[in-house]
Amino acid sequence: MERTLVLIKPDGVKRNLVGQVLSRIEAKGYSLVAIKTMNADRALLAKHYAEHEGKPFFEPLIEFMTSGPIVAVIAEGNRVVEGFRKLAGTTDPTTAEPGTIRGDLAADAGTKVVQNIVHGSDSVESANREIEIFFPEFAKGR
Ligand code: D4T
Repeated sequence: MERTLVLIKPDGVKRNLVGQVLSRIEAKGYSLVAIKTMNADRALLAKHYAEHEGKPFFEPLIEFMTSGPIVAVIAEGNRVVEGFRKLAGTTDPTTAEPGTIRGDLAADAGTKVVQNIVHGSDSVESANREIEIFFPEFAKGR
């Protein structure tokens, strides 16, 4: 069964949207394999966002992601990687479709970095890599 890594970002936690995000994942029929609230540090996030290093939004992104607790989740289900990306909606909250997490719940903060409530892995390979970063105890082959 496929797994994905979901992060509820500091804006989602601050605005008390954790329950709503989790209930959308469950309502879609996916299982919640692991959940933890944590304060991610810079080193962990730099690993997670390695592909964005050097981009203009990288530093603001790290700053935002360390601005408060996040909730890390492993969700499991058939084609959950693609399915959760659909549930989340597109990156930009202004244009994310209504009905999606970002379309319904994220506001355009007008900040340097997009604050869009959730992260979801973009492929099965990314999911494996990211699960290893956030939940080493759930990494494949352990
Ligand atoms: P995540 O990775 O958080 O699920 O978001 P996406 O998959 O939708 O977007 P991403 O990896 O391209 O971007 C990661 C993170 O950086 C912020 N961002 C992104 C930003 O502030 N400005 C930008 O131009 C981009 C591309 C938002 C999400």
